Amino acid sequence: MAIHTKSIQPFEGQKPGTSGLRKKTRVFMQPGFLEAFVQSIFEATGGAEGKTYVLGGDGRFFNAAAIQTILKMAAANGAACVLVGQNGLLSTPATSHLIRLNQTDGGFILSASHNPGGIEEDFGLKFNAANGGPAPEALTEAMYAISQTITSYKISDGPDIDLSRQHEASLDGMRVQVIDSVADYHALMRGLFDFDAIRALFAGGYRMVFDAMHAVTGPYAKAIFEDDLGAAPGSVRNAVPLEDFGGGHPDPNPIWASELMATMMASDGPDFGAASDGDGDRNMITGKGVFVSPSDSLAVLAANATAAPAYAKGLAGVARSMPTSAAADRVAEALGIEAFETPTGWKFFGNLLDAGRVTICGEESAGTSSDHVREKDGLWAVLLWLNILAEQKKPVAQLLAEHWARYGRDYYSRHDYEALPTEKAQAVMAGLRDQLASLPGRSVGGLTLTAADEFAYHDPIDGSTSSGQGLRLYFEGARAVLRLSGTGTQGATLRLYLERYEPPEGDHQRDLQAALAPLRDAVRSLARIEALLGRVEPDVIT
Ligand code: VG1
Ligand code: CO
Repeated sequence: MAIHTKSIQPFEGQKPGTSGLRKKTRVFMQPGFLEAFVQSIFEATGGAEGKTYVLGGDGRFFNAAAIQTILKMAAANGAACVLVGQNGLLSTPATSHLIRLNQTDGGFILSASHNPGGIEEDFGLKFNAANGGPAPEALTEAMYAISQTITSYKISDGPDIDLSRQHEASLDGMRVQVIDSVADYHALMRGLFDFDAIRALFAGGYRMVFDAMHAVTGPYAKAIFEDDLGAAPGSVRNAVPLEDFGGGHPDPNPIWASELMATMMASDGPDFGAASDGDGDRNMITGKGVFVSPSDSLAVLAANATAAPAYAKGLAGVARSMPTSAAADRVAEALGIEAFETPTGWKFFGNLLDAGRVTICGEESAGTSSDHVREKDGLWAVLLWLNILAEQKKPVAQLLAEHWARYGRDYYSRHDYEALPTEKAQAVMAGLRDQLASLPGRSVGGLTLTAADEFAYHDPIDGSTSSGQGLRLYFEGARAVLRLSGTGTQGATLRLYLERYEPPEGDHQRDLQAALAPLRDAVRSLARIEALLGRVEPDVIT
């Protein structure tokens, strides 16, 4: 075995977005592309010499090959040890946990999360730091800067490592440990929740369906829900990870998990339903006949978290991403704990979690988690829901209705305009940005604007500022947010987030889109959606 230094030209566009670097799979497969980015990561983190990493992915096409490349590069760059998930599989939260448990120097997660997989679809790479959390902005900027001037990378010509069985191997002096993908994560969950109470729930005939969407959570969900907690065999659907996720989008929302939605809305449907995304960090929660919006899920979890042993003493604080509804803030206020509003993307929660200022965090896109890891964690959210339901012994719909009766309901929906020409999407944002100062006091379609700004986040822990994080339009009793997605691989995606508050005594059972229609129309007109995009209706409404 020998180590080679290979010359390379920098590639354009190796700039990580909201969650790692995402590109079309064929872009990642170009000779040297993955290598250039991985070498940039090593260099931006002070080199790999003597370091230990965790490595795994969501099983999508190119996962296995990319793992072999990264192993050979880690060896060539002098790393001491890499822990790899068996068959190359590790969910994002499991990776975060393994980094922390083994006190490694970081980890590589091969995933484009909810984006479809396959040679014609998407691939991605995320680097998480030693705290288990996504690389913070300063680090992703450094990676990008290095990728722009990189001239060579190092790689070993050693053999591929057999990932199909758990064992220890050596590669050019570097230790490679192929480990059980599920066991440590499973043990962590067992320590957080009242598994006996959940077991009793299932023993009483409680019916659950979990849709793993042919992505990474299948093996985790089978082991935890069926084998350990006693959910009926077959409760976990689409449990085998496939390279193309069976042709679907592993995006846990009512559109992409429509099969699960149909099951849950049937008259003889199960009591509880959930789904997860490609890399297992997000979740969708449903009850019989009811969908729980992710913003509400965060609020319900925060309000009832003490049901779980890990949170029995209460929460330090709650954080939500800016476009997430204010439902969690109302709970924080009632609990007398701090509430934080951060930009979209889990990396912004890391400092607050590390400093012990918050216990639970969440995003409107169905990411929820706590201080047990430094990532969002889909199965954690499902287990906390189950723990709460086991304690309260109420249907999900009733729990939700009671939550709204106490705190009021934040009617909430996201409208996405996808694959737009970048200039058009930017024109919408620029046009609205120019109007911001003149908006307060104006009335549009019967709704009065009270404030408008472009969100900039000042991190209370490290003092850093992240600007340009989305346009916020505040109306009386309502809010709209516009921002451009940072995870797409084709053109631009404009996200329009709509939210309207209905106080405790109001009507909480209205049709969601009807309740938001006046706000939607006001924002479409203010942002000149039709004039600038040439269409009115979004591609996806969640
Ligand atoms: C989306 C979501 C965001 C989430 C991110 C990564 O980002 O809106 O809330 O953190 O995906 O999640 P964007 O920039 O496209 O809006 V995942 O599960 O893809 O790692
Ligand atoms: Co994800």
